[in-house]
Order: sequence, then C-alpha cells, then structure tokens
Amino acid sequence: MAKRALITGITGQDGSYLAEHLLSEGYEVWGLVRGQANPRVSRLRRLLGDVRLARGDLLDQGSLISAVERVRPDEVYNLGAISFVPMSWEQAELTAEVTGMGVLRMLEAIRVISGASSTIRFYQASSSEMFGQVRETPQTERTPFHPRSPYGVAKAYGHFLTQNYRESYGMFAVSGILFNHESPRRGAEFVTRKVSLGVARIKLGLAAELRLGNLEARRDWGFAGDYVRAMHLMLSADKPEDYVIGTGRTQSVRELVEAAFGAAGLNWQDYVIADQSLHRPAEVDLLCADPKKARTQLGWEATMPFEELISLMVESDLRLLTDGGDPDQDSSWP
Ligand code: NDP
Ligand code: GDR
Repeated sequence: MAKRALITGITGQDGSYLAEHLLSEGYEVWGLVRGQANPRVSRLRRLLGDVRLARGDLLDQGSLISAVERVRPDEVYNLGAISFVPMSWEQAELTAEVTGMGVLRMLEAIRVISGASSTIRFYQASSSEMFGQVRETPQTERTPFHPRSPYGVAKAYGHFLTQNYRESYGMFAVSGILFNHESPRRGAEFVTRKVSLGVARIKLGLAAELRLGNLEARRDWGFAGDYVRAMHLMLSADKPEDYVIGTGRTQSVRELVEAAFGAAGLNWQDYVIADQSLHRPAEVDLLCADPKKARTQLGWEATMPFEELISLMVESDLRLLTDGGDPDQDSSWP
C-alpha cells in the first residue's frame, strides 16, 4: 500500500517541492489548506493535480484533529508558518500562534488521534534563524540558539517541543534545521526573489532601481528542491534525530546582488539603493551550516552551486515577465 503523507504549508515554496518529491516516491499526498478562497490553492492544483486537500488551520486545534483523523497519515510534514521574518515584528502574537503554538496543536492532534503508541512520523520545519546571534561558525546540531526575531523565538519553541514529544511520548518526531533555500517559486518578499525579480524588471525596462536593506548580512543559500529530499530522508531514517541542512558556504547580500545583476549582464552599482528603512530591528549577521551529520548519516548533499541558483532564478523571472506573468498575483509557477 502507498504511504500517505500530510503536508501543512503545501501552498508555499517547500510544500510544492516536497509534494512533487513524495508523489515521485509513490506516496499518496495530502495537503492541509486554509481559508475560504485561497488563491494559492488553485496555483497548487494547476501544478500538482494529484494532491488531495484537507481543510484546516494551524490556529484551529479541532481542524487539525479532523484532518489527521480523515487522512490517517503515515507521515506529517509541518511546513505551515508565518515565515517572513520582518512580519514577525509587525504581528508578533500571530507569529507565536501560527509558527510556535501551531507545532503544539499539530503534535497534539497526532497524539489524540493515534495515542501513546503513535506510528505517525512527524517532521518540524525548524530554521537556522534559531541560531540568530551566532557564537560559533559554522553552525552544527549542537550550536546554542540565540534567536533575534519573534519568528526565531517561535521556531525555537517548536523545535524544543518536537524534541520534548519525542522524549515524553516516544514519538518519531524530528526537526530539520534548514538554512535559507530558494527557487523560482520563492515568495517575492524574500531577498533572493526580490533581487531576481528586480533584475528582470530592470533588464526589461519595467523598473529603474532596486531598494534593499542590509547588504552585509551573510546567508548560506541552497536550492529548495534539494532540501525537501532531506526532509523525506529524515523521516525515512531508522532513528528520529535532528539535522542541520545547508550547503556549508556563505555569501553576503552584496555578493548575491552582484551575481544576480551579473547574470543579466548588468552592473548592480548602477541600480541598487541601500535603504536604511529596510533594516531589521535586530539582524542575523552570519549563517553558515556544517551539514556533516546529514552527509554521513543520511547521505544528503546540496547539489546546486550558489551562482547557478541565482542565474536560474533570474532567467526564470525574465521568462515570467516577458510572458506577461504577474508574480504578485501568485498566477504562475514554473
Ligand atoms: P512559505 O512562506 O512559502 O509558505 C508558508 C506556508 O504556511 C504557506 O503554505 C501558508 O499557507 C502556510 N500557512 C501560513 N499560515 C498558516 C496557518 N495559520 N495554518 C496553516 N498554514 C499556514 O514558506 P517556505 O515554503 O519557504 O518554508 C516552509 C517552512 O520552512 C516554514 O515553516 C518556514 O518557516 C520554514 N523554513 C523555511 C526556510 C527557507 O529558506 N525557505 C528555511 C528554514 C525554515 P497559505 O497559502 O494559507 O498562506
Ligand atoms: P531570512 O530571509 O530573513 O534569512 O529568512 P530573507 O531573504 O528575508 O533575508 C535574508 C537577508 O537579506 C537581508 N536583506 C533583505 N531581506 C529582504 N527580505 N528584503 C530586502 O530588501 C533585504 N535587504 C537585505 C535581510 O536583512 C537578511 O539578513 C528566511 C525565511 O525563509 C525564514 O522563514 C527561514 O527560516 C530563514 O530564511 C532560514
């Protein structure tokens, strides 16, 4: 019988790649979707007709219990979250409820439906934002957390709770501490996609400048398609353990901008304006993964070099805008 997976956050970047990956592995894939008329659901339907949908919201305990009862999944991937870091200062309480308490509600739904001897395997989307102000680099599974945003704090809560349910109830519950991962399906508010869209608009004469915040922050950027494989490998392992997932390399936003404009044959200094108002109340200056444990225990490695990833995103946005697509309308996804 095909294994059954339930994915929260299926309408997001990672949800779409994970659903594709699990379908290719022969899974029956269910996605939890919220809202009365969520436009992202029709985008998902166009891309992945084979996914089944259950209605639910991480804010609503009963809806999660109903979804788990209906789907009876072998595996639950909890990707749903308020995931944009600046929004977590503007709506800190909502971020705590969705990104933090949502983890508790999902774990409780599993515990209530399947009892103490639950065989449902649970994946929590933890984040390198939990490291925040780093005390050592590169960061491993043992690096202490010092989150720098309400988002990072909420993720740390979800991370420790997942660990606690593993220890308290013997659940197969694991967290992937994923570093930034990007793709042509990345939301337009995140810096890589903001830059690739900005470059495409400038190249096509649709914009004259691109305003950005902190150009000195450094991130470990990889390709989302690689990272969803790691999620599946974690739930397929013999033992439930947490893993750091990243490339092991780090670049600054300035280097990202240089690569993206370069990919379109443009000089970034002619177009980029550093805008102080886009700086964050507290910044994460440097992130760089040490993915050794994932490499040795899961056989996982990132496959796409940074420059190739950025070129891919710029080319994709040039095609999207040339074809009249509107990224703000969630209309098209490659
Ligand atoms: P996206 O922002 O693209 O997707 C977020 C998803 O969460 C959407 O499907 C959204 O659905 C859903 N969601 C929001 N609020 C709720 C709610 N109340 N109930 C149920 N679902 C909700 O994120 P990514 O795909 O980039 O990331 C996936 C997960 O991984 C997130 O938890 C993120 O924090 C985490 N992460 C991401 C990293 C990255 O670099 N991409 C790195 C590390 C962790 P809707 O369509 O209804 O809005
Ligand atoms: P991040 O990603 O906060 O790391 O969280 P984002 O792409 O938003 O920012 C990365 C870095 O770029 C700097 N920056 C800008 N960022 C944005 N969005 N817009 C700008 O104009 C801009 N200018 C400079 C930021 O200050 C920051 O240092 C992402 C999300 O996917 C989280 O959900 C996830 O957990 C982490 O990655 C790992």
